[in-house]
Amino acid sequence: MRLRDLELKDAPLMLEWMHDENVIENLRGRFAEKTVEDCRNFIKAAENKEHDIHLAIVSDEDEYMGTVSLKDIDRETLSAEFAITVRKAAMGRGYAWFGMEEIIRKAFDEYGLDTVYWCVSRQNERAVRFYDKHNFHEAVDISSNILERYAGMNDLKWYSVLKGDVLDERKEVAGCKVIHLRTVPTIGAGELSFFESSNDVDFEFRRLYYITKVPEGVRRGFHAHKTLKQLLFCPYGRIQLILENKNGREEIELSDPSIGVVIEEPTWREMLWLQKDSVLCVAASDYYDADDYIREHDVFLEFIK
Ligand code: T46
Repeated sequence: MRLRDLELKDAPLMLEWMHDENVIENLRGRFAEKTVEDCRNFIKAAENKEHDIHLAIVSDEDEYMGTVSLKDIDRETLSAEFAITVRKAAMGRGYAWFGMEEIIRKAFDEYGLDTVYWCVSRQNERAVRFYDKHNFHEAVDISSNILERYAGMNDLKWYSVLKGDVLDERKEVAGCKVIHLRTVPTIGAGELSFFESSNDVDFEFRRLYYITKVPEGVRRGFHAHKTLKQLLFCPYGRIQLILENKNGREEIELSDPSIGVVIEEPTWREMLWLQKDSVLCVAASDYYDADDYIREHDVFLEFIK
């Protein structure tokens, strides 16, 4: 599957979903009235990508499966509204997720945007489940000029993705849980992440510490803890975290402030600063205790045997 520009040959299959009750039941547009000529006109107008970008999601055989869009591109706030519709034949086959990931990646990497946002009616349970399952954050403080477009609709759930957010579905690294910290994004004013001991992580915190002012390319860590449990996250920058324990040795890049890694069993850790001044924050289950450290790798391997 891939994304490409819309082509006139896509018009009949575009019309197919417009006349499919299952697809359009929760959409605002009056699609049931559209004709193939309307679809052709839409495709021709999509050549102009100044305010809106509409691309076709197509199969490996180049069959049109749906449209994915960035609408109302705002060059001042560097934001755009995301939209997607897929044919019934594409549902449950990964086309929607592919189209979404790909256009969000393009928004940040190719079109220079910082924020992609969208909304969905809370009644549209299928869509809400889809976005929540993929851990998209609910956005608050939507500006009035965006809300104006949705005047009269008040059961909307807003979502947004900010440049740097990781859409990765990874659940574990060397058996340690990768968690999505609760995060509240705003459009144009950043996002706030938070976590609570016991509610979000299975242990209480006794100590918070953070590592700053580290040059690029520097490695730290090279030790394990006997009993200490920790939640690690990177609120700024990019840090590679390498973890090794009974489950093997695996690495993860921490670059999304809303992602945390929970280490609850004896685990050897190494941290590599991929970007100067990246910040590593740690919420730890206990006070500092030098005796809890294992600083020799062979002693650690013996310890976990
Ligand atoms: C870990 C990784 C992710 C204290 O006095 N109090 C503290 O709370 C801590 C964490 C450290 N220290 C002292 C111990 C050393 O003299 O600060 C110095 C630097 O610590 P270390 O060389 O252990 O730093 P890192 O970056 O290798 O490891 C740290 C934590 O120590 C460790 O628990 O899991 O970050």
